[in-house]
Amino acid sequence: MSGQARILRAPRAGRAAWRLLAAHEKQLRGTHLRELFATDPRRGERMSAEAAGIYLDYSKNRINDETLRLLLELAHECGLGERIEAMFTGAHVNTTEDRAALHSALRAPRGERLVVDGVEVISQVQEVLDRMATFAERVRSGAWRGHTGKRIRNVVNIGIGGSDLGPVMAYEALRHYSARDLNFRFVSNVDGTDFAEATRDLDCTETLFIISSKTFTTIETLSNAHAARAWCVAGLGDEAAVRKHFVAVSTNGTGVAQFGIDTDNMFGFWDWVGGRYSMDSAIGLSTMIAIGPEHFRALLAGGHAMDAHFRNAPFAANLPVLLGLISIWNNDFLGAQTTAILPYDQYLKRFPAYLQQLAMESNGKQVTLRGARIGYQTGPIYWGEPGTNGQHSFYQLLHQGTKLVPCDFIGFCQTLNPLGRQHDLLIANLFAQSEALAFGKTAEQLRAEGVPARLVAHRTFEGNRPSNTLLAERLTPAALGALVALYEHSVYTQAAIWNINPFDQWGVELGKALAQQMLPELELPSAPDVAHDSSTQALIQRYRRLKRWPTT
Ligand code: G6Q
Repeated sequence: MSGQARILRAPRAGRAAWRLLAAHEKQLRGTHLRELFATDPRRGERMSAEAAGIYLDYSKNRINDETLRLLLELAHECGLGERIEAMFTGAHVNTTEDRAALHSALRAPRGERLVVDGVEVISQVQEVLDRMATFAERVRSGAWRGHTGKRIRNVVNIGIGGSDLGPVMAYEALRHYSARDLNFRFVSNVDGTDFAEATRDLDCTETLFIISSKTFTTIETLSNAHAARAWCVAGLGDEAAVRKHFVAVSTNGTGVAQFGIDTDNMFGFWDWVGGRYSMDSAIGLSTMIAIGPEHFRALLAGGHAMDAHFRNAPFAANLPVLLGLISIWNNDFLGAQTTAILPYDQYLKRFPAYLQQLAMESNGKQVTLRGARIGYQTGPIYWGEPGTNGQHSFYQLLHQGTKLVPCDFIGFCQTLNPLGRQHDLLIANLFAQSEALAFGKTAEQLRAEGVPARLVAHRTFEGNRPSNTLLAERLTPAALGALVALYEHSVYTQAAIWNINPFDQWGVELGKALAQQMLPELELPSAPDVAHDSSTQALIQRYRRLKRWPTT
């Protein structure tokens, strides 16, 4: 199975522990999880930790006590403790953009104080939360009326990336707690189909648009916002309708006002909230309208409980630190390229997509904080689907393929929708999958079962495939908040070890700029003469030949 990672250089700060880990990996290479469990009957309980209502079982990883000791040493050598403190106290840990990264302040309790760059931020956060709560209650109760006096039945969030993935994920995850007399839709793609399908059955007199954009300059969001505005004005026959049917979430008051949204109906946040870390800010307005202010506060409280744990718990019992370090082990020392996120809960169907942005936009980096080229592997590829659907799709490769795919299983002990024995069946599948991945089935076992010789190789499961299991009592707003914060901080832990900046995203710039430049070549009847490579040139020509030109 999968080749071992080529251990190139190590992050400068952690070189000693890194080298020891590389040597240790060679020693441990031949040891199967079967052996590790057989020689330590209490391994399953020992290699676990619990915080903020989440239980983490990390025993089914290819590690022993020495691996853990060295990983923890690596964390200390890389100054993880200082980096955690720097983030929580508002240091400019986002170095390339010269900003703090204070998503933790979004969930700090009322009354706490934190002065950042001379400004007390927690009271500002609480003020916006209070305004959001008043507005959300007005929409939920029907006090907020549309232009014709009808109550709002549909809420459409228009945003993309961090201004979409968190809100969609949270809405789906907490649907059980949502007001069922309201419909929620999310429009992100600049593909007109997204807007058209999201609004085709909606009555504009009952529809509220939330334009969510930190910068209020994002072309996809502004294009959809203009489409929404035209749809609304055409339906209601009055420009003045915008006031009752549009609100904005942004840091850019001028842009919001220019668009025509009353800034009284704007909910702000701050440059120290990164897009993919913003679901607990005003970007969560659609979530708050869906589940109500009280449940939204519970979501924040769950996140805060995990924040406090990350900041204070010893590394050896610290969930985000352990999850992050195990990911480093699998990625940098065992050569795994990806991580599968496998929630055994239908409500978490968008969680893998959400984590994909959180992890990959944060840690898909090739240079250190100082801009030096990195010689080791950074962020793994995140992907996944809810169980049990994935089992009937890609699990074959997880069990018998040639690639090593570490898995995070996520489950809840109580279901929100009891249906006969189906929840037990669901969770039996979760536990069985992690057991099968770890222990497999040997040729001897198959022969003893009478499996014909010609099929033994095909039916052998070699096992030794690593996984974590995250288990919580019930999918509540607080549990979701804790889960999100757990992964945010696990991403930060990994970034600290790799010595990279997880809070910028320069890699999305080039494609955006080229698309803007290229637009006239696709739109104008006489194409400007722009030099391209032969592939891009041929594609542009073909598109121009086959597209439908507007008739004048
Ligand atoms: C996330 C990124 C990115 C961002 C979107 C939307 O961390 O910064 O996904 O959220 O590009 O940006 P706006 O909210 O400014 O429209």
